[in-house]
Amino acid sequence: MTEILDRLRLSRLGDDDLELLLLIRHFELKLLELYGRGDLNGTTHTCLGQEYVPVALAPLFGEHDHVFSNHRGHGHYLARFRDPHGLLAEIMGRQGAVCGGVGGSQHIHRDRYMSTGVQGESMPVAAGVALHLKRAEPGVLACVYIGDGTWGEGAVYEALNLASLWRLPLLVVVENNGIAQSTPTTAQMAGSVASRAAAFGVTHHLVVSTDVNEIRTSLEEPVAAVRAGRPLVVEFATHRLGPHSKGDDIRPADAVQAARDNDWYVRYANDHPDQFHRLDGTIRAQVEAIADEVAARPPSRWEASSSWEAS
Ligand SMILES: Cc1ncc(C[n+]2csc(CCOP(=O)(O)OP(=O)(O)O)c2C)c(N)n1
Ligand SMILES: [Mg+2]
Repeated sequence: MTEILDRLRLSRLGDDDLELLLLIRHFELKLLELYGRGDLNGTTHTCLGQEYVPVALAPLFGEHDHVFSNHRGHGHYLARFRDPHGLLAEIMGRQGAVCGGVGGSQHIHRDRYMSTGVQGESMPVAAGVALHLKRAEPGVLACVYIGDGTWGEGAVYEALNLASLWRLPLLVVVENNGIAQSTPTTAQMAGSVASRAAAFGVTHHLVVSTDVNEIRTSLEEPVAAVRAGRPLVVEFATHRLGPHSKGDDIRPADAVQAARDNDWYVRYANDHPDQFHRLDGTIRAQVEAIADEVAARPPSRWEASSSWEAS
């Protein structure tokens, strides 16, 4: 049934949403290209195939809401700030970097947005922020993105326990792509995300669609309830199109094919070819130009570092 539903035509998006989806897609593809050429240091994890998750959620958040992201967070950041220059500069260590080039791909802090590469770390922090918000800024929420594999971390449960007990405005977005690095979820998770949320009396909402409009509409009420102190776990059944980080994809061919079959990009191109081709080339060219411009900048400097070193 789920497969039949997912095969339905994707609804037509506003240009704004499609542009954001395409920006994230071409940004991530560009990163893999840059790594392949040896132009980037460190590591990076792309959200290829999962771009629709933060795009669907973006307008449900206000500027006062906090967003906690993880190692696979470029899409989360771009959906929040639409700032490919600052993010790429951060990843490349160039001037204009969001965090002076010291955070890199995984550790970004800007306003009420923070990401960490440490699995599960953000859950108790987000719960603590949600507690503060409940007291100091009623109606504002904290959202935290985690993967399926991160449910192996005990901190997740400590945070869920308190979020439920104290009725915190905490929204947990689970991007369940069926795999954690190289371990299939079926090989490491007993029970389910739904039953684990239920164990703490936390509402669970499953999203199997990749249709941005449909997802957004279905989440309007549950997210409004979070603001009123009803914590929520939203689980997206999604697919990781690319490798875990760069060249480390050891999945069997049928798993990779399943991810490709579910790719919104191919499906949207097929369902709305005129709009898709009008915008796809434009955004691709924009990302090319951004990459060239950022790569030509001088190295970034962490201005705060001088005071930190002195202290
Ligand atoms: C505490 C901790 N343990 C291990 C790692 C190494 N690691 C990075 S990503 C990852 C897998 C995460 O899987 P999942 O939560 O499903 O997210 P996905 O990568 O699929 O988006 C692991 C084990 C880490 N970053 N932090
Ligand atoms: Mg995963």
